[in-house]
Amino acid sequence: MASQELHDLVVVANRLPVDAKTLPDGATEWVTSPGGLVTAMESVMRNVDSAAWVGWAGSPGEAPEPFRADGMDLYPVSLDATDIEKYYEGFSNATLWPLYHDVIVDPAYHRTWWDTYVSANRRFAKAAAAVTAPGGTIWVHDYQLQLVPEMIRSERPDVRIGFFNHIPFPPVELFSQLPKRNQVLRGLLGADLVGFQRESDTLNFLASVRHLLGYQVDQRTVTVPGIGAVEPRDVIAGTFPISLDTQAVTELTEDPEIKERARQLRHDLGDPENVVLGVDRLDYTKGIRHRLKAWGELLNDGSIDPRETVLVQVATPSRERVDAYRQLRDEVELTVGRINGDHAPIGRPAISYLHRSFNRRDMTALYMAADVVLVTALRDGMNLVAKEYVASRPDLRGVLVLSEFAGAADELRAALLVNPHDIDELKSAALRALSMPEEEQEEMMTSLRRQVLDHDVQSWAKHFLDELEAVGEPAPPSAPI
Ligand code: ADQ
Repeated sequence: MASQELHDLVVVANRLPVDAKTLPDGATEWVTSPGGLVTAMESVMRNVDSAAWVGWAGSPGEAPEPFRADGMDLYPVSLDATDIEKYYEGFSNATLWPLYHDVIVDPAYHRTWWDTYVSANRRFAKAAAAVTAPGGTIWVHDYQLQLVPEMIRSERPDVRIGFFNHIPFPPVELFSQLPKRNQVLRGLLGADLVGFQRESDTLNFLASVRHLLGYQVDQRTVTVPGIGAVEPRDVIAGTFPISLDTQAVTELTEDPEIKERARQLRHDLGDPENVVLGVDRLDYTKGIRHRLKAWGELLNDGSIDPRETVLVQVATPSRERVDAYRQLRDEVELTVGRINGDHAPIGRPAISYLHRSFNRRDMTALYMAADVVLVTALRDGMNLVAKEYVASRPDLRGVLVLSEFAGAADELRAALLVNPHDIDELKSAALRALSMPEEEQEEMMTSLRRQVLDHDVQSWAKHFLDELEAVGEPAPPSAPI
């Protein structure tokens, strides 16, 4: 068990990077959990001395004691049932998430959710402030914790604070709808460096700061005015597109057992000519409904023969207590059932639908087995699935169809870019992908792989932390901690 040491680098995120598993003898084992942020950060944390992670351990009620896992010191923060309902499912996932994703569904606003968002953010901030060494660095992640930077600064002016937003930052016209919008901006501006996935997110944030707070913005630098004895300070906003641990993916693609698993997967699907793959958290931002609509039409009009081409849709269970997610699941499952009822040959699916999580080995085998991957997000911070597919294809085969509304589209320009709202365009992109000659696939994959392999998650984190380091000296340690 880790004692309450002080750490040079402290990551703060809503979730710790582990899930509790109860063993037959009743003991708890911690296993690394799947998900965008975890996948990205775990490799980075291993390369830093004296790093810690502050976050929720995943079950309501009292937090477990600090512990070590995978070479990191983990400091659990407690969330009770009310916090989960109002801070996590409420303000984070039913207010901020839809608002920051172009109001694909209506954001819900409740004043009591805000109060709980504030108190939960304070708990994370206090926990981080307590375990950071004098002059250390705290890296806060994502939309659930936007007030944390300012809360830490008021307690620990001696530390450097970075914030990275994994999801989009909306245009000022949409952001303005958010009750408490100015408090949220001030919370973020407690950081020295605020990072975003795409350039448009950074510009949206700076526009909101200028229009709503009236602060001076000079290119990337915001000047936060001083009050009383507090000096004005500069905050930098910047663009840092997240990536993958590409080395780890490459190793998996070279594993003979995974290669065999990819062959076996195709065999289990009836050895079709084409395997098309969708991999998403079951979330309305991912455009799964649009994808299924296009697929259903392609089967209806005979452009695709279900005996030759199978769609595998992996949909990880997600936020199942939030209304919009329950409705989405019902709709997706109804549509898949209808399409299979109308088109599946006896004994084989037209769409193989998998509503569960897979480990990295199985995910890699799926990518290696897929001739085409469809990423049809209506809005997405980055979308790591697009990059995972590219990293999994050292054979230079396969075609990526990629929504221009995913952050990945800024870098993966060589993919077949689509507007997923245009169902006809989606259909023709899918058909074009299925009939693309091998030389053209090779050319596309070569270009995509250059981009992904040259910009892995280690360089992403290094770039962010170097920039944070360069942002000026924090105040000298004042009060003892
Ligand atoms: P997410 O919305 O979760 O992440 P994404 O970037 O696609 O979206 O990451 C999903 C991760 O989960 C991928 O690594 C994927 O392989 C994995 N995954 C999906 N289905 C799975 C399954 N059935 N079993 C196992 N693993 C599965 C948020 C933002 C994104 C941003 C990331 C990282 O919404 O836009 O790219 O953070 O910043």
